[in-house]
Amino acid sequence: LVLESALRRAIERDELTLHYQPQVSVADGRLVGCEALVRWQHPDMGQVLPGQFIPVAEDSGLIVPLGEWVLRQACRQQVTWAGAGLGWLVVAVNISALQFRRADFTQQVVAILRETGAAPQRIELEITESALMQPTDALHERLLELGRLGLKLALDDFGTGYSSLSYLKRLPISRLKIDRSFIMDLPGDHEDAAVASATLSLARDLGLDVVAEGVEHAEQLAWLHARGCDSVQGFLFSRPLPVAEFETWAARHA
Ligand code: G
Ligand code: G
Ligand code: MN
Ligand code: NA
Repeated sequence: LVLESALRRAIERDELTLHYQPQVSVADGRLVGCEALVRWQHPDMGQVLPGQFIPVAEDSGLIVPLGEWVLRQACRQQVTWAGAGLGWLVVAVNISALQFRRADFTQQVVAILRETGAAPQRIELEITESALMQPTDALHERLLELGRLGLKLALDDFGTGYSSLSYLKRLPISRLKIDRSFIMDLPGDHEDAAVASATLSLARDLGLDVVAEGVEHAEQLAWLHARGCDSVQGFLFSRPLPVAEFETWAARHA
């Protein structure tokens, strides 16, 4: 409860910031996009980790205003970067299930795009696989609508949710993010290799882009490269970075 009221104030008082983790093309190692990840610097408690406060935000419903703040901030950043010659950079934003399932979600997104002037083609919404399990017709329609607005849609934490393959084919998404848990023990772990490998061939057949998360070692990268993975994100390239450091990184990898 203490954390909850502190978080409520944090959203109002601008104690939150976004860090950005590079996503690079496997083919040539160039920067193609980034994932926005929220950080909380509390005046007394110091850095509070998202693993601690995101669950609190989800349980209390604060994830809705927090998610709105994150999306607005990421859109503003996209506009700033566009003005600095980084207009091609795709900025991915995590959308919690609770946020996505609200009836006014699309309106919220439209309002933020309008307010910030961000290019929808350069904003990617990451929706977790679990949020889209057995989507209702209304949620399916919502995805179509977001797609029509020009937004990119990615399925986050892919592999953790036992999606049926037929449903994946019907969803209007353009990208799968293979969950870090399947990448961590590659190439040695046979089960993880089977899941990652099946995901990559399924994605190829369905015409979907794949990004692998949590790539830490060159061996993992080589394994993914050999199996046609499009892009990767992980500590092998960079941890999530504050804006200024991200820009320095981008200048070296564009
Ligand atoms: O760096 P990392 O520790 O940032 O993030 C931990 C977890 O918090 C991840 O599962 C990540 O998806 C989640 N997370 C980070 N930023 C956001 C955000 O802006 N919105 C939501 N819903 N989740 C986030
Ligand atoms: O759930 P989501 O995919 O949004 O989570 C992203 C999380 O993964 C963040 O907490 C981010 O810091 C973390 N992350 C990104 N790359 C790596 C990596 O190479 N290794 C580990 N251990 N964590 C990573
Ligand atoms: Mn994510
Ligand atoms: Na993930």
